[in-house]
Amino acid sequence: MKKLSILSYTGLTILPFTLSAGNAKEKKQTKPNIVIIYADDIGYGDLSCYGYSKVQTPNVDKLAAEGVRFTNSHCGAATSTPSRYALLTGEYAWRKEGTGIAAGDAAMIIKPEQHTIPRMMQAMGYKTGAVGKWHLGLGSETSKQNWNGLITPGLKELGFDYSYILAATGDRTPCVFMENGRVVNLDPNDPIAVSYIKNFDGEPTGKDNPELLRMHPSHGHNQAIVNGISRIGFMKGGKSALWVDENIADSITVKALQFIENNKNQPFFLYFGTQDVHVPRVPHPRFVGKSGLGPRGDALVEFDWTVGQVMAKLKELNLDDNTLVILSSDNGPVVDDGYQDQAVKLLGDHKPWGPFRGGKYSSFEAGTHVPQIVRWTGKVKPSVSPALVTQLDWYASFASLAGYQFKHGEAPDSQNGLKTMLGKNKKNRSYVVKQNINNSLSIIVGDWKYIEPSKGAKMNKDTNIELGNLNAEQLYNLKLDPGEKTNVAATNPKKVAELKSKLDAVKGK
Ligand code: NG6
Ligand code: CA
Repeated sequence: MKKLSILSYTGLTILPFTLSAGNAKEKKQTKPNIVIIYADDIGYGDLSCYGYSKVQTPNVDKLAAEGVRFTNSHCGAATSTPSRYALLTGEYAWRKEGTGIAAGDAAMIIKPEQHTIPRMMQAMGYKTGAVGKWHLGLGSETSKQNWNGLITPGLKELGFDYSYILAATGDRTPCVFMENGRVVNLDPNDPIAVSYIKNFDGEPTGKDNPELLRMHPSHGHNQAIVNGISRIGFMKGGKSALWVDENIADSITVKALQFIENNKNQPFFLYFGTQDVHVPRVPHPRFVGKSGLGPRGDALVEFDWTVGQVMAKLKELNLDDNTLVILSSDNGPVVDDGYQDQAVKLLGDHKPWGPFRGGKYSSFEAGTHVPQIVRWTGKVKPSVSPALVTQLDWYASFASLAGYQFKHGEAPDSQNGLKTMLGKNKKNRSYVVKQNINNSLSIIVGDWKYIEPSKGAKMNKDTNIELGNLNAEQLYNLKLDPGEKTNVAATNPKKVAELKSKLDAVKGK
């Protein structure tokens, strides 16, 4: 497919931050640190600063009060793997085969020869780290990883100097942390094996041994049992390395804070992906019961705690003035995502999707219209921005911030939106393209949204989410109808043609 040229929609080139001669204070460091806090499945309505939440998220609200809170911000896709791919490469995931929801034993989806944000940051002298959820595969061949040795290529080959990750998701095997390519706390006498094809002899499964479960699946999730919770995928061995679900937030937060501490005297880039609030939702006991909405709400309180810890560490190290924090989510919310965790029963008036239709997996707005908050003390004035923005642009915007020049073909779908990101203007991106679980695409231009025809199911019955698929064109006026209730394609053929042709141009048809 034809690659698009890189345009700056700010219309301005921003110079890298440089020393101002004679200012001893600023001489300490010339480039701002960047911390991405990337939530999992947190919807537009899940954070109290967005006005739809019955769960209080005071730390996130403080971040928002000190920064720019975006109300028209979009991730690249309605599921994790393609959103993360798009964010880290600046290329739409739908341009590349095999970027759908990755199994826990998938080969690495971004190839070492591809351009990535962390490699760019390294080139600009940053120390780079990834902590938390990964979900972009590891190694060169699916299912061929040796989990008992160094798995390569891995995050190091993509430009991360340091990594401490969950290989895939909390609900997928292997249920272990990996640090710099190796399973943490592994006993060599108890090797790990992983399969997404068949079980290992003698290993119990959720399907056959429900009596061993403390949390039962509602759909799927009936394979390996770890900590009394059945998962997707089989595994055996590695007992000493298995994570404790209650401690995941603590474990990854500690590593994120350590990374910040270790690199406090030089520019750093941290990609911190939380497991909260993805399933299985098993927050630490100190958060249990805190939201009144059951485990999903309590996991939101845990997420908020995590954000507070990062903010406290930056403050403690006196890094607030020199650190851009950007918080967002990989896709929209889902209530029942496969476990009987009372999320549906206890939801009450909480509206994870805010004013939008659909949810995770969907072409409707709730699938990809996510929170975004940017804080940089002294550089970003507190405000609310209605500008149309996308995570695809983080790459080029960080490039602009660090003074990096793109190489040929680098981050082809990323545009420099730094001024908008920093709240210096409220300029819309000229269009935003997104994909749902069926890889059907939608495009937003101004107030209008077009969803291309799709043969996919209208509804995902298990999660009770409308997927936005229709075997006909859909057009919505998001300003008048943010809940996408009325398809006005039939009465606006010119708008349909305009948005469709824009989408075709982006596709490179
Ligand atoms: C789905 C899982 C869901 C979740 C999702 C990935 C089933 C039935 N559902 O296939 O629970 O794991 O994949 O979520 O297995 S994501 O946020 O990482 O994209
Ligand atoms: Ca997700």
